[in-house]
Amino acid sequence: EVCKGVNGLEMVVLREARGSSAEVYLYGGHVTSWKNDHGEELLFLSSKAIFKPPKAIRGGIPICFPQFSNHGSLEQHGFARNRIWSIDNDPPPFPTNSSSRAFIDLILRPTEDDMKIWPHSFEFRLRVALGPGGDLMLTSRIRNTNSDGKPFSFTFAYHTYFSVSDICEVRVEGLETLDYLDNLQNKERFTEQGDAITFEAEIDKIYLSTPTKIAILDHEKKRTFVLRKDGLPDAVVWNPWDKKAKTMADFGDEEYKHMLCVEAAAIEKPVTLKPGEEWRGRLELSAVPSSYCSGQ
Ligand code: TA6
Repeated sequence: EVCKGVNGLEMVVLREARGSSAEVYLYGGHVTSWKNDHGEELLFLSSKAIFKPPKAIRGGIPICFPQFSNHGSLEQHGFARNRIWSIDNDPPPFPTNSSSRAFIDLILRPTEDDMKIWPHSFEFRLRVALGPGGDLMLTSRIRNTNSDGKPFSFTFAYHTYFSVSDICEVRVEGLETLDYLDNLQNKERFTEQGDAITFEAEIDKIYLSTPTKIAILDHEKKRTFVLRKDGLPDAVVWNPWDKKAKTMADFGDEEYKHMLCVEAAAIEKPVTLKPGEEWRGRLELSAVPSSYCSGQ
């Protein structure tokens, strides 16, 4: 249902029959909560998050569009996460196999001002859905609606903040041996070593041509997050660690210990759409007992 969230910002609460739930703010089309059927919060949301435009909410799943990072002329991670989205009551049929009934459709179109900084017209439709097992599914459909015949290119990320018990007890599987661009070393290209990624310092890497499935194992909780993605070849792994955490006003000094960003993205090769063309980027998150996942 639609209700008022922090600072009176409008949000939608999704509830699934078996008890899982999610919250999406119209501000930014921003998922800020995803709970399993035991009511456990699975996403990280900073205790110092600022729910006030134009600052993006720190945590949950910020939508980075039309630009990831500050590669181009736009503000960091583009403007979609800093805009008020609308509820789309009559979306074109969603070609998805999900039988979910707990979902909301949001839409973002550029304002006159947006067209001044990014001179393209688009329709960005976002469906947030809870699956029968409590999975969280995000589907983005971005269509070029330019009437001047011009194509446009963009980069994109679901900037997902996962809640973890202790970053020092977390492993990521699925990115072994892949190439990555290291944002901490002038975006130079390196190759990842052969076993699961563990964390003992700041990390900010864009892994390239990654597999559909990536697993984040939380040792203490005996829980594994599984990301399944489509249309999103890259994956960003980010933890600010202690020094950078202290420079972020909307992030607690110790909070780096309890979060990890693994972001399904399209960055290395920007997506180009001709007028009328539509791009789809799908992300499915599940949280399963680790024993189940270790053998997979
Ligand atoms: O996802 C990694 C990253 O690009 C980092 O470089 C860091 O800047 C992070 O995003 C957070 O960016 P934000 O603009 O949300 O503070």
